[in-house]
Amino acid sequence: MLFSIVPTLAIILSSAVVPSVLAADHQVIVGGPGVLQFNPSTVTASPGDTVSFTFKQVNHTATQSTFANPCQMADNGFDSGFIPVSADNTNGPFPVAQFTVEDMNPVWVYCRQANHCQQGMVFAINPGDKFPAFQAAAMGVPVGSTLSGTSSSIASAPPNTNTATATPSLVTVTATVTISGQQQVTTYGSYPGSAAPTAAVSSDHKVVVGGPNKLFFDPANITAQVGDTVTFQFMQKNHTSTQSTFAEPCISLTQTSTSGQVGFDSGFMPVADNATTFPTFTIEINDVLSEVD
Ligand SMILES: [Cu+2]
Repeated sequence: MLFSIVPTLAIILSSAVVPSVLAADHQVIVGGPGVLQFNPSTVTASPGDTVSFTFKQVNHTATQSTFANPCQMADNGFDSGFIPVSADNTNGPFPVAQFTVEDMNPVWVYCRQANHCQQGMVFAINPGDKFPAFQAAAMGVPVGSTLSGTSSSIASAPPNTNTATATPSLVTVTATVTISGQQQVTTYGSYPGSAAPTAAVSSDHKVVVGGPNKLFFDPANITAQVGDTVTFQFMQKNHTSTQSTFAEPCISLTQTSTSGQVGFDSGFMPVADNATTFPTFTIEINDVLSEVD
């Protein structure tokens, strides 16, 4: 790969400039007093974007390597060469080397000064999730171990081989439970060794039927569990609560059933205009399929 050193402090590392109206420049600081790092240690860049390495103290390189050999110069890879920066240069300007990104493939970079690479002074463009492994390999640390001396590295936890504390897998359990005196078969996911299920506490759903000048159920629909009860409280003047079907909403289930089903029917519940107590009619939910009217 070609690079040229321009008369100013800027160094162009790229052999090709990909034209792009929206190209971004990614700034990376190399080194600094007591710092053996690229900062940030990774960038995600698009083709045509540039990565500008700003070199600080003391004397580093930005040199392309490979994932397999993090601390070895890649064949035909780019290399800024050594860029010495005086310790008394506190305000810059600092030398800049610019690399133009050509595709989305990872670009692996290291500093080839002394043992900087072995101390974790590596960098990558578009590494995906492989940067921790790349840096660990540079440092000769087994993948998965915690790295030291770098604040930017993230090492994944080693695989858990302790079966005693491993998360148990969910198994499907079928059990018979008694709800409101009725046996129900229930299927659920459970961790082995966990407690057996207990019947849910059944609840009563109150529905007000009618009332002065009201010709509706309030609420008009409820969601109930098996074992729950629904209590219809009849207000003025004279209503019924009669089970029908989705297909024939205004005809009693008892009259439309082809299997001899008898739907519930409260019968007519006359309530006087001046009544202070109101009749109720309670049904129990036997399954969760019923259409209740
Ligand atoms: Cu270095």
